[in-house]
Formats: sequence, C-alpha cells, structure tokens
Amino acid sequence: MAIAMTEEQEHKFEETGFVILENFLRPRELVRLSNAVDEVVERIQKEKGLGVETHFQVRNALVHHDAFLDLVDHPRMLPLVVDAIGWNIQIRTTHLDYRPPYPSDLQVGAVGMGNGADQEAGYRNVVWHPDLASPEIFQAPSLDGRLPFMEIKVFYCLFDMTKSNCGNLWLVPGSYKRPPAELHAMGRRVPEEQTLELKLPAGSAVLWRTATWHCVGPNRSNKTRKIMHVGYHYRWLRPTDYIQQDPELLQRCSPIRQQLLGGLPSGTDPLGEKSDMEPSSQYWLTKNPDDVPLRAWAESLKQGAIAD
Ligand SMILES: O=C(O)CCC(=O)C(=O)O
Repeated sequence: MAIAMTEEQEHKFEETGFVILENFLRPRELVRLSNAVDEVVERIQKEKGLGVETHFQVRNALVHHDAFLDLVDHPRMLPLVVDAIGWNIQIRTTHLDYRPPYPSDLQVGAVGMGNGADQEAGYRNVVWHPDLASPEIFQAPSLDGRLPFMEIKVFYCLFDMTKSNCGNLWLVPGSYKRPPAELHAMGRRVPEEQTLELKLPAGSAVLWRTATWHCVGPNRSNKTRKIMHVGYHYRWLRPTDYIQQDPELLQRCSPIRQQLLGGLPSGTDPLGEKSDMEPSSQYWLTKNPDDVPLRAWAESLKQGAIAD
C-alpha cells in the first residue's frame, strides 16, 4: 500500500520509470535553493580559482548548504521516495549541476553522444547511459542482461527549463527494462522517437529510476542551468559520495536524517554484539529499530491512512 503515490503515479513509474511533479517546490523553497546554488558555486569558484563561466558539478552537495541537506527528507517528497524504493535506504549521492549558457559560437555535439566542441570545451556532453552500468560496474548485470532495481533519484529543476536546448534532462521512457548492452550495441545513438526532452517549469521535480537511459542536452539559452539530483539506494549498497559523513553533521541531524546519511546511531559495533563469531552487519539486518527510523515513520503513515 502506498503512502502518497497515486495509482496513476505508480503506473507511470512502472511503465516509464519516472514520475513528473510539475511545480513541486513552493516559491520560497525554490528561491532558497536557487540562491544556495549561486552561493555555493561562487564560493567554490573563488576557492578553486575557476572562471565564472565554467560548467561544473558538486557531489555530496548536501554538506555544502543546509538548503541541499533539507532536500534529503523533504516532507512532501520522502513519502513518495519510500513508496518507490522502501524504507531501508540511504543517500548514495547528492549532486548539483551548474551550466552557464554556452558561448554562441560553440558547435555542440549531438545530444547524448559525448562528443563535440562542447565536450572538448568542458561543458560535458553527457552520454546516454543508465546509472550504475559503467564498464566497471554491472557490465553483465544478470542473466537477462537487465540492471536490478538498485536506486532512484529525485531531480529538482531550479531554473526555467520549459524550452528546448537549455540544458534539459533527456530520458528514454521505459528503458530501465532494457539491457544496457542494447545501448552499447546501438553505439549509444538512441532514435529520436524513443526519447523525451523534459521541459519543465522551475521548481518541478522528477522521481526516476536511474536505470532509465538519460543524458543532458546543451545549454543554448541565456539562462544558467541549475539542478540538483538526490539519489537514494539500499543501505546494504555503498554510497558513491562518502564512506562516512562528517560526525558533526550527523550529530545535528534527526534520526531519520542520520539513517539517510548512512549513520548508525544505535550501536557501538556495527557488526553486532557477537561480531567475532556471528558478525551481522547492521546495514543488512534491521534488528534494532533505531538504525532505521524511517521504517516506523512509514508504518505510522500507512496506519494513519488506513484509519482515515
Ligand atoms: O545533470 C544531470 O541532470 C544528469 C546527470 C547524470 O547523468 C546522472 O545523474 O547520472
């Protein structure tokens, strides 16, 4: 039983691999996040001596600003996240992408092909790919060649992306069901009729299975692309952005946030009481409810829904 997802959203998630939530963020939230991106980007540009026109990404973005941290358990998004992937989860990655308008004379490569003068100039023509299927990981995922369901991301669009060619996220609906080998065999050239260039108002969000083939189009507009992805995966997988988050950060977080940030607040030994003879990782087993407060939270919301 779902906490928050409508039947139509469940169907879309199953059919296409994503659910679009137009104008999801409240105007105040959008302004706070957009300002936070500017602030963090400016700070990093100064620290690293980067030019203001540089396109770049920030990973583990949640440590850089509380506006980003607040997204991980966003009160209206978390129920949808738990409906999509369950409660036994943590953050794999949080990344912001900042992509100023391309110089007007820059010849861009084809969408999703990973080449062209834009790629050479450092604008990263992101190639069509599902996440977690690089040559190093899951190249031969399973007997049927498909990627197992490992994670979802929430894409937050923090700028006006209603037009084409402004750094839009492109998706191939339903492709999470297709083996990554098919994409390789196609030379990563996806027929246009199978693709969808997302065109969304600022403040929209997309909850998506990251096994869905995706890429990023060029920014030929006069606006800066500002977006965030918040990625959630199972607690028994390893995050990409951190081994352990900063203990000071964990300490000022609620129990649910601590779970999401990969913390284990309850135990002294993460391998359990009999770690010498019967090690039992607390990331695998959830004997102690304090390790996974999201479970009780989700169950209480479901019970509330039944009582209604
Ligand atoms: O910048 C984006 O929107 C997409 C980045 C990407 O390819 C990914 O999240 O795997």
